[in-house]
Amino acid sequence: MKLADFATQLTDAAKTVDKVMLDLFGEKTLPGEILRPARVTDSMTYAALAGGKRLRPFLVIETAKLFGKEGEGVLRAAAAIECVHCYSLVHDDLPAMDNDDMRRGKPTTHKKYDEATAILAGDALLTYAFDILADEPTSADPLVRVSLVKTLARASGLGGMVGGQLLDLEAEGRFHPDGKPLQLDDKQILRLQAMKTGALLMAGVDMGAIIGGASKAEREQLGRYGRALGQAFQIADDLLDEEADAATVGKATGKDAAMGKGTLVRLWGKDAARKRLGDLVHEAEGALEGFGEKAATLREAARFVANRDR
Ligand code: GRG
Repeated sequence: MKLADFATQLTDAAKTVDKVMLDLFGEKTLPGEILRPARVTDSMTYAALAGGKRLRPFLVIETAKLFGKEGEGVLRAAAAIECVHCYSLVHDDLPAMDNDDMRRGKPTTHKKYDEATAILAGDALLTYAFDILADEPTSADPLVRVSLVKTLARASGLGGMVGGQLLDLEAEGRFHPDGKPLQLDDKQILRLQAMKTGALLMAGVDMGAIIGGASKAEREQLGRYGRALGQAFQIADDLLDEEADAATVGKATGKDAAMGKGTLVRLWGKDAARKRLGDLVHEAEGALEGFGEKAATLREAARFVANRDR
């Protein structure tokens, strides 16, 4: 498969997921709800729609496909994980966190609306994700629904993304009286990144496997793929940040550097990081060996993640 074909596939999946999210946000009140104030649905829609690669939903969709599963349940799970991802970006951009003005090429949600609305839009995206998973159209099998909820909750919660975000803030010196950044070693950086960004990517793969009815062994194999893909994603992201920094030498430094964030690229150097990136792609591809040709798109996804330009 050529990279261009893969890009088309990713864009097509993104359009489908966008439509599912729009429909879900546009639902009239569900049983148990009282009223959906327009400002909440508008800001959620602003935060979640238009922009974004939809990589995590794509992983759900493509992994489920390995097991011949497609359709509404898969797409709802895909929409749910994207809701969590979008919530994390909205909260990450807030003044209390990274204080960013722009995201996906447009003003961040708190800039477009206000901080309180952005916090609530994030909260609504997060809680709705679990509603979507727990509701019957996702799967007729309640055990599958519970398993999806558990997987997404663990990846995004205190021992996953939220915990990783906290470690990240700590590493940049946020909780130190002098604001002094911590010097993390590679093991600590790997763990932080596995939590902050890796966990949700891994969850995308695992959720597809759960809906597909994968065996324990298959889930483990796919877990190896997801772990390698998550690490590759982060190293590629750090390399892109380094390149952006290099392009602004003499001007402002990149945001992560300015915040004293340690990355593997900083620790190992760019060449070693690029070499590791290549190894991770091989590792990801190797983990898919048992799935044969069916896994061609997932293999391509690993290459895409490593070679993307943002
Ligand atoms: C606020 C609880 C909480 C967590 C925030 C994911 C995260 C944790 C913060 C995002 C900060 C950031 C820019 C990290 C770098 C890696 C990353 C997650 C980039 C954005 O993901 P992509 O590239 O973005 O998949 P799109 O826009 O394509 O969805």
